[in-house]
Amino acid sequence: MTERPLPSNQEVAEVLRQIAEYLEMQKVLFKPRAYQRAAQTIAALEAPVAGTYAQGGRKALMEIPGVGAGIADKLEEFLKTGRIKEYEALKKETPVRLDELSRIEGLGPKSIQKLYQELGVRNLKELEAAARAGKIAALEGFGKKSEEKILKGIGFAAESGTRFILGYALPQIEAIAARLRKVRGVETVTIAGSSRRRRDTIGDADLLAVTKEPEAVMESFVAMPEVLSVIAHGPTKSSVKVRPGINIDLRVVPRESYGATLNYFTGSKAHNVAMRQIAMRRGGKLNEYGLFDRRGKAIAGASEQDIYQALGMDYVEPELREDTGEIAAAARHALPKLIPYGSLMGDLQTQTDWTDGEDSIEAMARGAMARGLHYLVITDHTKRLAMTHGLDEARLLKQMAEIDRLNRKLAGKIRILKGSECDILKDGSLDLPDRALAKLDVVGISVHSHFNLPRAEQTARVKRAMANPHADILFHPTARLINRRPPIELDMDEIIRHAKNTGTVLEVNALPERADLKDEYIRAAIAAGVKLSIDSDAHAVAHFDLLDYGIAQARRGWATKGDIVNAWPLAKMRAQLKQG
Ligand code: DGT
Ligand code: CA
Ligand code: CA
Ligand code: ZN
Repeated sequence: MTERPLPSNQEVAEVLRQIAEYLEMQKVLFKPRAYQRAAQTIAALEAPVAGTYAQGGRKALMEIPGVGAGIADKLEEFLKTGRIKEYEALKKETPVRLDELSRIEGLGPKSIQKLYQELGVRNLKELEAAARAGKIAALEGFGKKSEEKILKGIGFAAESGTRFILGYALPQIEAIAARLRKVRGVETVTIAGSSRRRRDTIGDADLLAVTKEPEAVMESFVAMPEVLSVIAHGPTKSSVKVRPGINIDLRVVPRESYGATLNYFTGSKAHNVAMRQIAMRRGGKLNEYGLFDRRGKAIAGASEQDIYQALGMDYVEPELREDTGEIAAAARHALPKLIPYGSLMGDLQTQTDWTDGEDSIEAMARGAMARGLHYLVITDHTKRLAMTHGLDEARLLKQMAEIDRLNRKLAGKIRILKGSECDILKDGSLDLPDRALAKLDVVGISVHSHFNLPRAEQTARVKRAMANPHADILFHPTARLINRRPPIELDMDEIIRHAKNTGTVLEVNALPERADLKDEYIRAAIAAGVKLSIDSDAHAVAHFDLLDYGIAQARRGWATKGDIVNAWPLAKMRAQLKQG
């Protein structure tokens, strides 16, 4: 007999969940609910259920809350043989890909059963074909609306499995954390994981809570209105899926190990591994419960600061925790002083209702003022982007006159600069003549077309545009849209060298779906002595609030205030630009 690896709690829970769905398809009463509950409990157990069974047998299984005699039998069968006969029989009876189909919003087991019986739909592909053929709309109990919803759900399911854009997910995660903080007995709720490290995308969200009443927190967590399904529900660990498909893990931790657990669940995994090695080299041990000396005595754990300090390191900001040199730098006391959130003095890329923005120049200026900015550059699109009513030279001159008027009106409050987001044409020339560009305070240049040129041609095109003596900033350098459009093929080493040689600033675009430059390029640019800007790319006043995502990205690239031209006062920023 070959050794079978023991199934994890997640695998055991998944089988129980599948049985629940098959039973529900067959309209069995009550039993599905019992299987669901047992699945949630087991997914939230700290100890592996396989181990529990190995030690205490069936009796120990029945001590798990929600596991009665019937489910204990199934568990025993699964742990012993690796399969459950009833489950195999259920799958045979209704040979549908439940795992695929139940991912579609609005498709429950009962409608999946009906689609199978009436239309023979077994998987996503067949579901899509049936929907496109209009067969679902014709089905009793479905109709046109459900068919459209199913098609939309299929489109979404095709995308999921991809990661979620931080700037769109974080507000929701923060709202959930804020709500949990109000639950009785809760001391703190902290966002950990990649969200805390401010990665541009997140796989799932991780929350930590310190509380004296874990049950109450977990109850309100799984009962939140946005919960689509409960994956795990236990006293120390629960996990739910919320719209639009993001998993959120919540763990309850004791106050005395809060720092160690936060450090562990902030990650990254690579940072954790490197930290453990440092602890080991010093003869101690670091894990999610604390830092221990060679005799096993706890020496730190309540706060992250204590742990880094006890290991002889400076505190490492979460954005740096990727094991890309931050640990050695912290030990040498040589970490950069990262640019603080909220510390920009101006915004160098904003669009207005002169093109595809929603708000007027004055509204944008007042919005920027309200957020503490001292200057902003108006950078409407140019004529090649016809669908945005891009400006030609004549309209640009008119806009410049309007900016002069507004600057007189708002004198002493905020300074509006004349700029452009000038299109880079296919051959690397610019969409406005030099004599127009020469009149502007700040010229941004952007790729908005011909995204698929081969690498050498694309790089040469962008380099030619950067060489224009009026081109101050390369906006959203790689033109990527996360989950929608890949970055253009650019030799980034070459672009960074060329930025240095031509004195062109590279932009860190704060728009969450752009987050362009990427962190690794930011770091490479800084190392090469290239200056950067952090811009909102605002198309409405509300978008100024996104600037902090750009700062987050810059921090992940080890940027200090000295690297970011719009963290500087106006005169100093202007002196850095090409025409000085
Ligand atoms: P994500 O969710 O893919 O965007 O990335 P993270 O970093 O949030 O990863 P996640 O949610 O799987 O786990 C949260 C943290 O827990 C992770 O950053 C580090 C820690 N962690 C998870 N699994 C392991 C592991 O196997 N070893 C170590 N050392 N740490 C782990
Ligand atoms: Ca995560
Ligand atoms: Ca996680
Ligand atoms: Zn653009």
